[in-house]
Amino acid sequence: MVQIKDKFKVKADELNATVKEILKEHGSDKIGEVTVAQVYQGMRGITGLVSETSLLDANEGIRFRGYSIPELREKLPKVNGGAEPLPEGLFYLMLIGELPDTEQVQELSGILARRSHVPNHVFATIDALPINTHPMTMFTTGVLALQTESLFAKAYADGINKKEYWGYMYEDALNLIARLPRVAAYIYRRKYKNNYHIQPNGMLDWAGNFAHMLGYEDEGFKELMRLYMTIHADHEGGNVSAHTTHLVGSALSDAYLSFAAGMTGLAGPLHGLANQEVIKWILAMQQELGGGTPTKEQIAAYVRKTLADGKVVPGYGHAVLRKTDPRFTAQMEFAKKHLPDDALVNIVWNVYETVPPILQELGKVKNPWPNVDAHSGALLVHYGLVEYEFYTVLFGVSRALGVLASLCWDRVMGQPLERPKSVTSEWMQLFVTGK
Ligand code: FCX
Repeated sequence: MVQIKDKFKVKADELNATVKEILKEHGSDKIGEVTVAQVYQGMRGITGLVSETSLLDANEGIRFRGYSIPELREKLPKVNGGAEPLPEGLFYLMLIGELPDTEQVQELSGILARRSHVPNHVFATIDALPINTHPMTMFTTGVLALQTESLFAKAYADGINKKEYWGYMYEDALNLIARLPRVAAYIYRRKYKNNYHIQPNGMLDWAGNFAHMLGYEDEGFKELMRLYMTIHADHEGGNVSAHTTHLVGSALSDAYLSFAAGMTGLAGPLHGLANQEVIKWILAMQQELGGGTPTKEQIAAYVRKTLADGKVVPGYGHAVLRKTDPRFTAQMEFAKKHLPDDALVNIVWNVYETVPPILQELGKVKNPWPNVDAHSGALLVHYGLVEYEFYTVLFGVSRALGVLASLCWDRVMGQPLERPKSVTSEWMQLFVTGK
Protein backbone atom coordinates (compact mmCIF):
# COMPACT_ATOMS: atom_id res chain seq x y z
CA MET A 1 0.00 0.00 0.00
CA VAL A 2 1.26 3.49 -0.86
CA GLN A 3 2.09 5.35 2.34
CA ILE A 4 -0.24 8.27 3.11
CA LYS A 5 2.78 10.56 3.38
CA ASP A 6 4.09 9.60 -0.07
CA LYS A 7 0.64 10.04 -1.55
CA PHE A 8 0.39 13.50 0.01
CA LYS A 9 3.71 14.50 -1.55
CA VAL A 10 2.62 13.31 -5.00
CA LYS A 11 -0.60 15.38 -4.71
CA ALA A 12 1.36 18.37 -3.48
CA ASP A 13 3.85 18.20 -6.34
CA GLU A 14 0.95 18.21 -8.81
CA LEU A 15 -0.70 21.20 -7.14
CA ASN A 16 2.58 23.07 -6.78
CA ALA A 17 3.08 22.79 -10.54
CA THR A 18 -0.46 24.09 -11.15
CA VAL A 19 -0.02 27.01 -8.77
CA LYS A 20 3.31 27.89 -10.35
CA GLU A 21 1.53 28.06 -13.68
CA ILE A 22 -1.34 30.18 -12.25
CA LEU A 23 1.14 32.61 -10.75
CA LYS A 24 3.17 32.80 -13.97
CA GLU A 25 0.16 33.41 -16.23
CA HIS A 26 -2.21 35.26 -13.88
CA GLY A 27 -0.12 36.54 -10.99
CA SER A 28 -1.25 40.11 -11.54
CA ASP A 29 -4.96 39.38 -12.26
CA LYS A 30 -7.36 41.05 -9.80
CA ILE A 31 -9.79 38.92 -7.76
CA GLY A 32 -11.51 41.74 -5.87
CA GLU A 33 -11.46 45.23 -4.52
CA VAL A 34 -11.05 46.32 -0.92
CA THR A 35 -13.31 48.99 0.53
CA VAL A 36 -12.62 51.23 3.50
CA ALA A 37 -15.55 49.59 5.34
CA GLN A 38 -14.02 46.14 4.90
CA VAL A 39 -10.75 47.29 6.40
CA TYR A 40 -12.57 48.56 9.49
CA GLN A 41 -15.11 45.75 9.73
CA GLY A 42 -13.18 42.57 10.24
CA MET A 43 -12.05 42.15 6.60
CA ARG A 44 -15.37 40.43 5.73
CA GLY A 45 -15.49 39.33 2.11
CA ILE A 46 -11.83 39.99 1.32
CA THR A 47 -10.31 36.96 -0.38
CA GLY A 48 -6.82 36.91 1.07
CA LEU A 49 -5.97 33.32 1.91
CA VAL A 50 -5.57 29.95 0.25
CA SER A 51 -6.74 26.96 2.28
CA GLU A 52 -6.96 23.63 0.43
CA THR A 53 -8.99 21.59 2.91
CA SER A 54 -12.50 23.09 2.63
CA LEU A 55 -14.55 25.86 1.04
CA LEU A 56 -17.55 27.70 2.51
CA ASP A 57 -20.51 28.79 0.43
CA ALA A 58 -22.63 31.43 2.19
CA ASN A 59 -25.91 29.76 1.26
CA GLU A 60 -25.00 26.14 0.99
CA GLY A 61 -22.54 25.71 3.85
CA ILE A 62 -19.22 23.98 4.08
CA ARG A 63 -17.78 21.53 1.54
CA PHE A 64 -14.71 19.49 2.36
CA ARG A 65 -12.81 18.85 -0.86
CA GLY A 66 -16.12 19.24 -2.70
CA TYR A 67 -18.17 17.04 -0.35
CA SER A 68 -21.04 18.50 1.70
CA ILE A 69 -21.77 17.27 5.22
CA PRO A 70 -24.68 15.01 4.11
CA GLU A 71 -22.37 13.52 1.45
CA LEU A 72 -19.62 12.91 4.01
CA ARG A 73 -22.09 11.18 6.31
CA GLU A 74 -23.02 8.91 3.46
CA LYS A 75 -19.67 8.29 1.80
CA LEU A 76 -16.95 8.25 4.48
CA PRO A 77 -16.09 4.84 5.98
CA LYS A 78 -17.76 3.90 9.28
CA VAL A 79 -17.10 1.42 12.07
CA ASN A 80 -18.74 -1.96 11.69
CA GLY A 81 -22.44 -1.46 12.35
CA GLY A 82 -22.03 2.31 12.72
CA ALA A 83 -23.84 5.05 10.80
CA GLU A 84 -21.64 8.11 11.38
CA PRO A 85 -18.41 8.85 9.49
CA LEU A 86 -15.00 8.15 10.96
CA PRO A 87 -13.25 11.54 11.39
CA GLU A 88 -9.91 9.95 10.49
CA GLY A 89 -11.44 9.51 7.03
CA LEU A 90 -12.17 13.23 6.82
CA PHE A 91 -8.55 13.99 7.76
CA TYR A 92 -7.42 11.73 4.94
CA LEU A 93 -9.82 13.47 2.55
CA MET A 94 -8.63 16.95 3.57
CA LEU A 95 -4.99 15.93 3.26
CA ILE A 96 -5.06 13.86 0.08
CA GLY A 97 -8.13 15.28 -1.67
CA GLU A 98 -9.67 11.83 -2.28
CA LEU A 99 -12.23 9.82 -0.33
CA PRO A 100 -10.45 7.00 1.51
CA ASP A 101 -11.66 3.41 1.55
CA THR A 102 -12.21 1.48 4.77
CA GLU A 103 -8.75 -0.07 4.69
CA GLN A 104 -7.06 3.32 4.36
CA VAL A 105 -9.04 4.71 7.29
CA GLN A 106 -8.23 1.68 9.42
CA GLU A 107 -4.56 2.19 8.60
CA LEU A 108 -4.81 5.80 9.75
CA SER A 109 -6.68 4.81 12.93
CA GLY A 110 -3.86 2.38 13.68
CA ILE A 111 -1.17 5.01 13.07
CA LEU A 112 -2.93 7.43 15.43
CA ALA A 113 -3.38 4.78 18.13
CA ARG A 114 0.33 3.91 17.98
CA ARG A 115 1.39 7.56 18.24
CA SER A 116 -0.91 8.57 21.10
CA HIS A 117 1.61 8.43 23.96
CA VAL A 118 1.65 11.64 26.01
CA PRO A 119 4.75 12.27 28.15
CA ASN A 120 4.22 12.67 31.91
CA HIS A 121 5.44 16.25 32.06
CA VAL A 122 2.34 17.30 30.06
CA PHE A 123 0.05 15.89 32.74
CA ALA A 124 2.24 17.45 35.46
CA THR A 125 1.95 20.84 33.72
CA ILE A 126 -1.84 20.57 33.60
CA ASP A 127 -1.85 19.42 37.25
CA ALA A 128 0.04 22.59 38.21
CA LEU A 129 -2.96 24.71 37.19
CA PRO A 130 -5.65 25.41 39.80
CA ILE A 131 -8.66 23.11 39.41
CA ASN A 132 -10.95 26.06 38.66
CA THR A 133 -8.92 26.93 35.54
CA HIS A 134 -11.09 26.91 32.43
CA PRO A 135 -10.66 23.64 30.46
CA MET A 136 -9.64 25.61 27.35
CA THR A 137 -6.78 27.20 29.30
CA MET A 138 -5.75 23.74 30.49
CA PHE A 139 -6.00 22.47 26.91
CA THR A 140 -3.83 25.15 25.33
CA THR A 141 -1.35 24.82 28.21
CA GLY A 142 -1.23 21.05 27.66
CA VAL A 143 -0.61 21.53 23.94
CA LEU A 144 2.20 23.99 24.65
CA ALA A 145 3.74 21.56 27.14
CA LEU A 146 3.66 18.90 24.38
CA GLN A 147 5.77 21.15 22.17
CA THR A 148 8.88 19.48 23.61
CA GLU A 149 7.98 16.65 21.23
CA SER A 150 8.07 18.71 18.03
CA LEU A 151 10.17 17.03 15.37
CA PHE A 152 9.89 20.12 13.16
CA ALA A 153 11.34 22.42 15.85
CA LYS A 154 14.19 19.99 16.48
CA ALA A 155 14.95 19.55 12.78
CA TYR A 156 14.85 23.31 12.22
CA ALA A 157 17.25 23.85 15.12
CA ASP A 158 19.54 21.24 13.57
CA GLY A 159 19.43 23.20 10.29
CA ILE A 160 17.34 21.48 7.62
CA ASN A 161 16.79 22.46 4.01
CA LYS A 162 13.47 24.31 3.52
CA LYS A 163 12.39 21.61 1.05
CA GLU A 164 12.21 19.21 4.00
CA TYR A 165 9.93 21.32 6.22
CA TRP A 166 6.74 19.65 5.07
CA GLY A 167 7.83 16.14 6.10
CA TYR A 168 8.50 17.16 9.69
CA MET A 169 5.28 19.19 9.79
CA TYR A 170 3.40 16.11 8.59
CA GLU A 171 4.88 13.98 11.39
CA ASP A 172 4.10 16.64 14.01
CA ALA A 173 0.53 17.00 12.72
CA LEU A 174 -0.14 13.27 12.97
CA ASN A 175 1.50 12.99 16.38
CA LEU A 176 -0.46 15.93 17.74
CA ILE A 177 -3.80 14.65 16.41
CA ALA A 178 -3.00 11.27 17.95
CA ARG A 179 -2.23 12.80 21.35
CA LEU A 180 -5.00 15.40 21.69
CA PRO A 181 -7.81 13.04 22.80
CA ARG A 182 -5.59 11.79 25.65
CA VAL A 183 -4.77 15.35 26.76
CA ALA A 184 -8.41 16.44 26.53
CA ALA A 185 -9.71 13.36 28.36
CA TYR A 186 -7.10 13.90 31.08
CA ILE A 187 -8.38 17.44 31.61
CA TYR A 188 -11.98 16.25 31.78
CA ARG A 189 -11.29 13.45 34.24
CA ARG A 190 -9.04 15.64 36.38
CA LYS A 191 -11.50 18.49 36.62
CA TYR A 192 -14.80 16.62 36.83
CA LYS A 193 -14.15 12.98 37.76
CA ASN A 194 -11.93 13.16 40.85
CA ASN A 195 -8.73 12.70 38.87
CA TYR A 196 -9.72 9.12 38.06
CA HIS A 197 -8.22 8.48 34.61
CA ILE A 198 -9.03 5.89 31.97
CA GLN A 199 -6.30 4.31 29.86
CA PRO A 200 -6.68 4.38 26.05
CA ASN A 201 -8.06 1.37 24.20
CA GLY A 202 -5.83 0.90 21.14
CA MET A 203 -8.44 -1.30 19.46
CA LEU A 204 -10.92 1.56 19.10
CA ASP A 205 -11.13 4.21 16.40
CA TRP A 206 -9.84 7.73 17.21
CA ALA A 207 -13.20 9.22 18.26
CA GLY A 208 -14.46 6.00 19.87
CA ASN A 209 -11.32 5.84 21.99
CA PHE A 210 -11.76 9.50 22.93
CA ALA A 211 -15.30 8.75 24.15
CA HIS A 212 -13.92 5.77 26.09
CA MET A 213 -11.19 7.86 27.78
CA LEU A 214 -13.75 10.52 28.69
CA GLY A 215 -15.66 7.74 30.45
CA TYR A 216 -18.59 7.20 28.05
CA GLU A 217 -19.04 3.64 26.80
CA ASP A 218 -22.54 4.10 25.34
CA GLU A 219 -22.36 3.30 21.61
CA GLY A 220 -24.72 6.23 21.00
CA PHE A 221 -22.21 8.61 22.55
CA LYS A 222 -19.38 7.09 20.48
CA GLU A 223 -21.45 7.67 17.34
CA LEU A 224 -22.09 11.24 18.48
CA MET A 225 -18.33 11.77 18.96
CA ARG A 226 -17.65 10.48 15.43
CA LEU A 227 -20.19 12.91 14.01
CA TYR A 228 -19.07 15.75 16.30
CA MET A 229 -15.38 15.29 15.43
CA THR A 230 -16.29 15.27 11.72
CA ILE A 231 -18.52 18.33 11.52
CA HIS A 232 -16.36 20.64 13.67
CA ALA A 233 -13.10 19.83 11.86
CA ASP A 234 -12.83 22.66 9.36
CA HIS A 235 -14.67 25.75 8.07
CA GLU A 236 -12.30 27.06 5.39
CA GLY A 237 -9.32 29.24 6.27
CA GLY A 238 -10.57 32.62 7.47
CA ASN A 239 -12.24 31.72 10.78
CA VAL A 240 -10.32 32.70 13.89
CA SER A 241 -8.93 29.28 14.86
CA ALA A 242 -7.92 28.26 11.33
CA HIS A 243 -6.54 31.65 10.39
CA THR A 244 -4.55 31.98 13.63
CA THR A 245 -3.03 28.52 13.26
CA HIS A 246 -2.07 29.35 9.69
CA LEU A 247 -0.71 32.80 10.59
CA VAL A 248 1.45 31.55 13.45
CA GLY A 249 2.60 28.63 11.31
CA SER A 250 3.71 31.10 8.65
CA ALA A 251 6.46 32.25 11.04
CA LEU A 252 7.64 28.60 10.92
CA SER A 253 6.36 28.02 14.42
CA ASP A 254 5.80 24.28 14.72
CA ALA A 255 2.42 22.50 14.77
CA TYR A 256 2.18 22.55 18.58
CA LEU A 257 2.79 26.31 18.87
CA SER A 258 0.56 27.12 15.90
CA PHE A 259 -2.31 24.93 17.05
CA ALA A 260 -2.13 26.26 20.63
CA ALA A 261 -2.43 29.78 19.21
CA GLY A 262 -5.47 28.73 17.18
CA MET A 263 -7.03 27.25 20.30
CA THR A 264 -6.71 30.49 22.23
CA GLY A 265 -8.89 32.00 19.50
CA LEU A 266 -11.36 29.13 19.59
CA ALA A 267 -11.73 29.88 23.31
CA GLY A 268 -13.43 33.21 22.51
CA PRO A 269 -17.24 33.47 23.03
CA LEU A 270 -17.89 34.71 19.47
CA HIS A 271 -16.16 31.58 18.14
CA GLY A 272 -15.88 28.13 19.76
CA LEU A 273 -16.86 29.11 23.28
CA ALA A 274 -20.35 29.82 21.92
CA ASN A 275 -21.16 26.11 22.41
CA GLN A 276 -20.90 26.43 26.19
CA GLU A 277 -22.67 29.79 26.09
CA VAL A 278 -25.71 28.24 24.39
CA ILE A 279 -26.31 25.71 27.17
CA LYS A 280 -25.53 28.31 29.83
CA TRP A 281 -28.09 30.62 28.21
CA ILE A 282 -30.79 27.92 28.05
CA LEU A 283 -30.17 26.86 31.66
CA ALA A 284 -30.32 30.50 32.81
CA MET A 285 -33.60 30.91 30.94
CA GLN A 286 -35.02 27.79 32.60
CA GLN A 287 -33.83 28.95 36.01
CA GLU A 288 -35.41 32.35 35.57
CA LEU A 289 -38.70 30.69 34.68
CA GLY A 290 -38.52 28.38 37.69
CA GLY A 291 -37.52 25.23 35.75
CA GLY A 292 -39.47 23.13 33.27
CA THR A 293 -39.85 23.54 29.52
CA PRO A 294 -40.30 27.16 28.40
CA THR A 295 -43.07 27.94 25.91
CA LYS A 296 -42.21 29.66 22.61
CA GLU A 297 -43.64 32.89 24.05
CA GLN A 298 -41.36 32.61 27.06
CA ILE A 299 -38.38 31.90 24.81
CA ALA A 300 -39.23 34.94 22.68
CA ALA A 301 -39.43 37.15 25.79
CA TYR A 302 -36.06 35.82 27.00
CA VAL A 303 -34.46 36.47 23.59
CA ARG A 304 -35.73 40.07 23.67
CA LYS A 305 -34.39 40.49 27.19
CA THR A 306 -30.99 39.13 26.11
CA LEU A 307 -30.87 41.65 23.27
CA ALA A 308 -32.10 44.50 25.48
CA ASP A 309 -29.26 43.69 27.90
CA GLY A 310 -26.81 44.32 25.06
CA LYS A 311 -25.82 40.65 24.66
CA VAL A 312 -25.76 38.37 21.63
CA VAL A 313 -27.99 35.30 21.33
CA PRO A 314 -25.37 32.54 21.41
CA GLY A 315 -25.45 29.95 18.64
CA TYR A 316 -27.09 32.31 16.13
CA GLY A 317 -25.49 34.32 13.35
CA HIS A 318 -22.36 33.83 11.30
CA ALA A 319 -19.70 35.97 9.67
CA VAL A 320 -20.02 34.16 6.31
CA LEU A 321 -23.01 31.77 6.33
CA ARG A 322 -26.42 33.14 5.35
CA LYS A 323 -28.65 30.15 6.10
CA THR A 324 -29.12 27.43 8.71
CA ASP A 325 -25.72 25.84 9.23
CA PRO A 326 -25.68 22.30 7.77
CA ARG A 327 -23.67 21.33 10.85
CA PHE A 328 -26.74 22.31 12.92
CA THR A 329 -28.97 20.28 10.60
CA ALA A 330 -26.72 17.21 10.85
CA GLN A 331 -27.00 17.32 14.65
CA MET A 332 -30.75 17.83 14.42
CA GLU A 333 -31.00 14.72 12.24
CA PHE A 334 -28.89 12.77 14.71
CA ALA A 335 -31.20 13.89 17.53
CA LYS A 336 -34.35 13.01 15.57
CA LYS A 337 -32.97 9.51 15.09
CA HIS A 338 -31.52 8.85 18.54
CA LEU A 339 -33.22 11.15 21.07
CA PRO A 340 -36.33 12.76 19.60
CA ASP A 341 -38.09 13.09 22.97
CA ASP A 342 -35.21 14.64 24.89
CA ALA A 343 -36.53 17.71 26.75
CA LEU A 344 -33.45 19.90 26.24
CA VAL A 345 -33.22 19.00 22.56
CA ASN A 346 -36.84 20.03 22.16
CA ILE A 347 -36.05 23.38 23.76
CA VAL A 348 -33.21 23.81 21.22
CA TRP A 349 -35.72 23.11 18.42
CA ASN A 350 -38.20 25.62 19.87
CA VAL A 351 -35.42 28.20 20.15
CA TYR A 352 -34.70 27.51 16.44
CA GLU A 353 -38.31 28.39 15.59
CA THR A 354 -38.30 31.49 17.78
CA VAL A 355 -34.96 33.28 17.39
CA PRO A 356 -34.57 33.93 13.62
CA PRO A 357 -37.61 36.24 13.16
CA ILE A 358 -36.62 38.25 16.23
CA LEU A 359 -33.05 38.71 15.00
CA GLN A 360 -34.44 39.59 11.56
CA GLU A 361 -36.56 42.34 13.15
CA LEU A 362 -33.37 44.05 14.36
CA GLY A 363 -32.54 44.77 10.74
CA LYS A 364 -28.79 44.61 11.27
CA VAL A 365 -28.09 40.91 11.83
CA LYS A 366 -26.91 39.52 8.49
CA ASN A 367 -27.63 35.91 9.35
CA PRO A 368 -30.43 35.16 11.84
CA TRP A 369 -30.03 31.38 11.52
CA PRO A 370 -28.40 28.90 13.92
CA ASN A 371 -24.76 27.89 13.63
CA VAL A 372 -23.04 24.66 14.72
CA ASP A 373 -22.94 25.71 18.38
CA ALA A 374 -26.72 26.07 18.78
CA HIS A 375 -27.25 22.31 18.93
CA SER A 376 -24.15 20.51 20.15
CA GLY A 377 -24.52 21.03 23.92
CA ALA A 378 -27.99 19.52 24.16
CA LEU A 379 -26.75 16.28 22.57
CA LEU A 380 -23.85 16.06 25.01
CA VAL A 381 -26.11 16.71 28.01
CA HIS A 382 -28.36 13.85 26.88
CA TYR A 383 -25.50 11.37 27.19
CA GLY A 384 -24.44 12.75 30.58
CA LEU A 385 -21.65 15.12 29.55
CA VAL A 386 -23.19 18.05 31.39
CA GLU A 387 -20.00 19.97 32.23
CA TYR A 388 -20.53 22.65 29.59
CA GLU A 389 -17.24 24.48 30.20
CA PHE A 390 -15.60 21.46 28.59
CA TYR A 391 -17.52 21.67 25.32
CA THR A 392 -15.06 23.95 23.51
CA VAL A 393 -12.27 21.44 24.19
CA LEU A 394 -14.25 18.88 22.16
CA PHE A 395 -14.53 21.46 19.37
CA GLY A 396 -10.77 22.02 19.64
CA VAL A 397 -9.84 18.34 19.33
CA SER A 398 -11.94 18.16 16.18
CA ARG A 399 -10.63 21.45 14.76
CA ALA A 400 -7.11 19.96 14.89
CA LEU A 401 -8.00 17.72 11.93
CA GLY A 402 -8.61 20.66 9.61
CA VAL A 403 -6.05 23.18 10.74
CA LEU A 404 -3.24 20.64 10.97
CA ALA A 405 -4.02 19.21 7.53
CA SER A 406 -3.86 22.83 6.35
CA LEU A 407 -0.49 23.39 8.05
CA CYS A 408 0.89 20.40 6.15
CA TRP A 409 -0.34 22.02 2.93
CA ASP A 410 1.10 25.40 3.94
CA ARG A 411 4.57 23.94 4.36
CA VAL A 412 4.51 21.63 1.35
CA MET A 413 3.36 24.57 -0.83
CA GLY A 414 6.10 26.76 0.64
CA GLN A 415 3.61 29.41 1.81
CA PRO A 416 5.49 32.50 2.99
CA LEU A 417 5.37 34.56 6.17
CA GLU A 418 1.95 36.23 6.33
CA ARG A 419 2.20 39.97 6.72
CA PRO A 420 -0.69 42.11 5.48
CA LYS A 421 -0.39 45.90 5.50
CA SER A 422 -2.08 47.93 8.24
CA VAL A 423 -2.70 51.68 8.37
CA THR A 424 -3.72 54.19 11.03
CA SER A 425 -7.04 56.07 11.02
CA GLU A 426 -5.00 59.23 10.49
CA TRP A 427 -3.59 57.66 7.33
CA MET A 428 -7.10 56.61 6.28
CA GLN A 429 -8.51 60.09 6.80
CA LEU A 430 -5.77 61.59 4.70
CA PHE A 431 -6.31 58.91 2.05
CA VAL A 432 -10.10 59.43 1.74
CA THR A 433 -10.26 63.22 2.17
CA GLY A 434 -6.87 64.28 0.94
CA LYS A 435 -6.36 66.37 4.12
N1 FCX B 1 -27.40 38.03 18.60
C1 FCX B 1 -27.48 39.39 18.67
N2 FCX B 1 -26.89 40.22 17.81
C2 FCX B 1 -26.23 39.66 16.78
C3 FCX B 1 -26.14 38.28 16.60
C4 FCX B 1 -26.75 37.43 17.57
N3 FCX B 1 -26.68 36.10 17.53
N4 FCX B 1 -25.41 38.03 15.49
C5 FCX B 1 -25.05 39.22 14.98
N5 FCX B 1 -25.53 40.21 15.77
C6 FCX B 1 -25.30 41.65 15.65
C7 FCX B 1 -23.81 41.92 15.76
O1 FCX B 1 -23.40 41.91 17.13
C8 FCX B 1 -23.70 43.27 15.08
O2 FCX B 1 -24.18 44.24 15.99
P1 FCX B 1 -23.49 45.71 16.09
O3 FCX B 1 -23.56 46.26 14.69
O4 FCX B 1 -24.32 46.41 17.08
O5 FCX B 1 -22.08 45.46 16.54
C9 FCX B 1 -24.73 43.14 13.95
O6 FCX B 1 -25.65 42.10 14.36
C10 FCX B 1 -24.14 42.76 12.62
O7 FCX B 1 -23.38 41.58 12.78
P2 FCX B 1 -23.22 40.52 11.57
O8 FCX B 1 -22.50 41.23 10.46
O9 FCX B 1 -24.52 39.88 11.28
O10 FCX B 1 -22.31 39.40 12.23
P3 FCX B 1 -20.72 39.38 12.43
O11 FCX B 1 -20.11 38.82 11.19
O12 FCX B 1 -20.22 40.69 12.91
O13 FCX B 1 -20.56 38.37 13.63
C11 FCX B 1 -20.92 36.40 14.88
C12 FCX B 1 -20.74 36.99 13.49
C13 FCX B 1 -20.92 34.89 14.77
C14 FCX B 1 -19.75 36.84 15.76
C15 FCX B 1 -22.27 36.90 15.46
O14 FCX B 1 -23.34 36.45 14.67
C16 FCX B 1 -22.49 36.49 16.91
O15 FCX B 1 -22.01 37.18 17.82
N6 FCX B 1 -23.20 35.33 17.16
C17 FCX B 1 -23.37 34.80 18.49
C18 FCX B 1 -22.12 34.06 18.94
C19 FCX B 1 -21.94 32.74 18.19
O16 FCX B 1 -22.86 31.94 18.08
N7 FCX B 1 -20.71 32.46 17.71
C20 FCX B 1 -20.36 31.18 17.05
C21 FCX B 1 -20.13 31.37 15.53
C22 FCX B 1 -19.59 30.18 14.78
F1 FCX B 1 -20.39 29.18 14.55
C23 FCX B 1 -18.20 29.78 15.23
O17 FCX B 1 -17.26 30.42 14.73
O18 FCX B 1 -18.01 28.89 16.07
